[in-house]
Amino acid sequence: MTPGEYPNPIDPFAVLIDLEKGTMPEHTNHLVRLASDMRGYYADSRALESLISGDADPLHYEVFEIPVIPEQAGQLMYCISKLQPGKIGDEFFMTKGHYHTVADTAEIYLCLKGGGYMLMKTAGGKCAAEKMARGTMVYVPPFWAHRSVNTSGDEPLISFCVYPGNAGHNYGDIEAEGFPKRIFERDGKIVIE
Ligand code: S6P
Ligand code: ZN
Repeated sequence: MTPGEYPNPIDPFAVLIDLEKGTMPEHTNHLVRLASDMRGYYADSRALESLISGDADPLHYEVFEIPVIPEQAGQLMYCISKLQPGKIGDEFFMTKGHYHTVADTAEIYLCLKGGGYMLMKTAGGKCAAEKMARGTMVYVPPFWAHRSVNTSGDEPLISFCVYPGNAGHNYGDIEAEGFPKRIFERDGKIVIE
């Protein structure tokens, strides 16, 4: 494809990422997931429900982004993912996790703050967990579902994510399959089982 044939070209731009705070001050989209959005994801559903009693429905994680429009092949999407610390029963807070709708698209996560793991799996049954700490870059290859898990205990896990503009999010398959491993705290230790 020549430059003239590329559809919907956009002009170059620059955006500030505050590396100390782990924020993108100019974000225009703010996606919020509350505890109630996580029903069905944790091993101990009763422990999750006990968090949601009455009017309480605490914040679980957020995504801050400035979408690159249109979301098409050849462009890159980027965002900040911020996952709160905590546990549901013994299981550390985590994101829902997803495959990409266009499954053969990769993603890069650069951890800016906090600590935890990127838990990954393929539909074929492979599973991997990469430790995340400030400065760690995790490469999620095509076809790998990915979920972040905050094991820090007391601070948010914040990452800068970059992925192809046409990748999309497929939550349905992972919701049906689950991940083969979960991350718990047992006797003060982090256990992946
Ligand atoms: C997007 C990227 C992240 C996640 C975010 C929330 O491809 O992987 O921005 O969207 O960490 O996780 P999830 O699984 O709820 O989308
Ligand atoms: Zn993704």
